[in-house]
Amino acid sequence: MKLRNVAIIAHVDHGKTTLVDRLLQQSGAFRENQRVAERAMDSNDLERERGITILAKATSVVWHDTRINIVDTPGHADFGGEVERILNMVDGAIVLVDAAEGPLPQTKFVVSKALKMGLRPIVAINKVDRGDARPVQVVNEVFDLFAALDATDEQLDFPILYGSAKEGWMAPSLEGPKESMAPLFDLVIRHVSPPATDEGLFRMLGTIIEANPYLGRLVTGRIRSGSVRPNQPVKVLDRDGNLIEQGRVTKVLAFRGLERQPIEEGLAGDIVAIAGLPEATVAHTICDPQVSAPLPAQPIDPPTLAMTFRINDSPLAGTEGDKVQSRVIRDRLLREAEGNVALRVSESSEKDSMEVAGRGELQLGILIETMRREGFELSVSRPKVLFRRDPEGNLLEPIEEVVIDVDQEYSGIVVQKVAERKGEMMEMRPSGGHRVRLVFHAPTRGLIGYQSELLTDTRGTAVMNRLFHAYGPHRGVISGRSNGVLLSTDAGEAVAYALWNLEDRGPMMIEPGWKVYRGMIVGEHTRGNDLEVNVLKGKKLTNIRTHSKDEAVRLTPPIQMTLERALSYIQEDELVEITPKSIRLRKRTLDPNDRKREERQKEAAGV
Ligand SMILES: Nc1nc2c(ncn2[C@@H]2O[C@H](COP(=O)(O)OP(=O)(O)OP(=O)(O)O)[C@@H](O)[C@H]2O)c(=O)[nH]1
Ligand SMILES: [Mg+2]
Repeated sequence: MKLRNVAIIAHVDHGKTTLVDRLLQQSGAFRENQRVAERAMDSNDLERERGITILAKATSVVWHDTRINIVDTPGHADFGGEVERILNMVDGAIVLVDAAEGPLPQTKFVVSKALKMGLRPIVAINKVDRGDARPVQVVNEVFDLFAALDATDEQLDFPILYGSAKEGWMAPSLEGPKESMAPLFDLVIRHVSPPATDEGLFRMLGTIIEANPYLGRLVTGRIRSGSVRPNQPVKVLDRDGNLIEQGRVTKVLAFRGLERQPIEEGLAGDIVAIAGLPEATVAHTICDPQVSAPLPAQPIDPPTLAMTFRINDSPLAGTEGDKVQSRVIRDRLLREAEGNVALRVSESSEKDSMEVAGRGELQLGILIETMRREGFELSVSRPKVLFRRDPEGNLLEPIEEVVIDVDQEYSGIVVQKVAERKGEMMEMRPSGGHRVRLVFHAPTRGLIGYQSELLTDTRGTAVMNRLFHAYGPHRGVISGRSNGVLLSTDAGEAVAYALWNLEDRGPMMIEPGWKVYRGMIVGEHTRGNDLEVNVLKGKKLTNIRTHSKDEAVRLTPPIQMTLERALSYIQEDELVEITPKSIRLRKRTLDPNDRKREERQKEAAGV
């Protein structure tokens, strides 16, 4: 059977997974009576909940006499490294661009990688059904982007389709026919070349890994040469040609719709998953024992952000989760690092803690969320940016490209806030309908926690997109949170009356009935210093503290501390306590006297 391998790449939310749904449906990959969820490829719990793709996944469909392997990729920048590797496995790419939003930072990133690899992408302008779609302009922007990225004449001559993944059609013109995905299928078969293969023995580059509960580790990649069968002896080489392991393939799996089928033989050019190799990972070459040189592989992007994961040692530790010991946490993190090449886990200098480094707040947040669901309790520190030094010894820090779309009236405050965070404005231009697009280069350090502030400043109307740009010279001191916090003086359950009494001190982060302890952060102080408050004190007048009276107090709704918000809110001397049921913020040192002593010691050391 003829074969094509193609990846779908785009900025986050531009409709990749929705497009794959339609390709699966319209190629007849689903059985007549099969019930399939929306965005079926986003199969894990967190992906479904957040509506984003976290892991790249392969599938295949048959169109006439050709099998098309399709790889759906994540659009979020934290997972960008994966997209780059995946482009190595395919011979063509479909670049989706939202007809209203146009090309955004991740579009630029993935297109630049695709062009550099010599692919000739197909451009699909998606979501033309949107009321604010501006497809003609967007095509021009895409052309400018290709040109700016030094596309060759051949690449600049990209074929364009317009359509709506949601409505299930793609067509060569805006007018349609608005019928089906057939024009896209046909274009892929015409425009994408058949897989390039080499002569010789079996070789395959590991590109995606996953842990399968029944089969153990599965390594997915494209077979570069030769073929692979179950029971065949193979070896695994790293990028430098060192032998990692020798073993036998237990199963060869091909992707068929949403399922995977064991096959008798995988042939050169095809994308398959191999079971039976516990050590093989991304960027490793799996090959015949007689092969001596590895396939060229890209190095994995180094992490830019790190957090310390510690045991939960708050007074409420162990009351809500069952996995609390440092050894259990350590084992879990090491296992995660094995399966997730973008993460780096190492022993931390602090007692009972591990340092976890990754590509961004979302990636680390997802790991915490996953562990929390598995029953873990943890406390984690504020994310720290990982610095580097250039050969002359100058300090460098990660700089990101930040694109903010905002209503004109709010552009002033955004420019001011980003400047305070040491961002430099690169561009400002109208982006249609009283909105402007602001482009900055800003240090990651300053952007931590900016998202929620941006939404407050712009009444929820701004959209921010970020992408790692480069390591650049350290931009100097950025002042942190300007408000102090409200701390509980004692342990117990918070009382509505007490919270009501404290309302003029600042917004609360807890609700009546929540368990608190000494040194736990219960709210934000309106001033710069920290303040200890009693949230347990009931009304004095009557001795009877009834529930109904308590509830009669009308409270301002508290600040909702989501995991990501909590992580970016805390300071160096604070921690986020995470359990399967709660997210609490606390001082690292709970006892106020100990805290004062530490502060004095620090000051003394500073002098
Ligand atoms: N109006 C409209 N909405 C669409 C269309 N295609 C996708 N969407 C919506 O856009 C949102 C994001 O779609 P996804 O398919 O998850 O986007 P994605 O590119 O896979 O996102 P990531 O994997 O997170 O990068 C969903 O709410 C879709 O329903 C379209 O053609 N028109
Ligand atoms: Mg997706």
